[in-house]
Parts: sequence; C-alpha cells; structure tokens
Amino acid sequence: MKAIAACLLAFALVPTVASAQAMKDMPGILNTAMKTGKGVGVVTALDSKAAKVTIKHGPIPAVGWPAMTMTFKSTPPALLRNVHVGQAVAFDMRTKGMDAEVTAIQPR
Ligand SMILES: [Cu+2]
Repeated sequence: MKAIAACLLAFALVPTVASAQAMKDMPGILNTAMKTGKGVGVVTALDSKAAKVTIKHGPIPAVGWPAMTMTFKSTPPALLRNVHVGQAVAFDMRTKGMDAEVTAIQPR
C-alpha cells in the first residue's frame, strides 16, 4: 500500500508535458526509475515475518541520500536470517520513488 501511494504521488508530481517529453527523449528514465547503491550502517530493528529491516545508515551517494534511519524491505526475506539488532552491516539496496529494498546484507 505504501509503495503504491508513493508511486502515485511521484507520478502526480511530474507535469504531463514534462513526462511526455521525458518519455520521448529517454524511455523509462523518469523520477521513479530504479536506482541502486551500497551502504553501511547498524541494524536498529528487525521484523523477519514482515521481511523488514531498519538500518541507521550513512550517506548513499549513488541514490543521493544523506545519512538516516529507515526501514527497508528485504528481497529476498531470507537475507535477514544472518542479521541481528545492533549489528554493523554493509548492504546493497535499490530504490524506486520512496520504496527501498535491501538486496544483499552482510556483517562488517
Ligand atoms: Cu535512507
């Protein structure tokens, strides 16, 4: 639900003309394009059932993010088997709009 809302919001913020222009110039490259990056941080919360992990992470320049604490979806959920609260981790992530996923995570 959260992902859908973020997606709709992102589209609502792109004026129709600019959107049409972007589509013409570079198909598929819009504000909502998937971006990937690598980060390091500390796990502050874990919800294995919901496949969610909260990480207090440093800046992730590849996606233009400052340091912050936020919750990621784990893709796949099994990544969280080797993770515990308080652990320092390095992770690979991807984001589309406001939706963020970790796609790899390991202790550091
Ligand atoms: Cu973040």
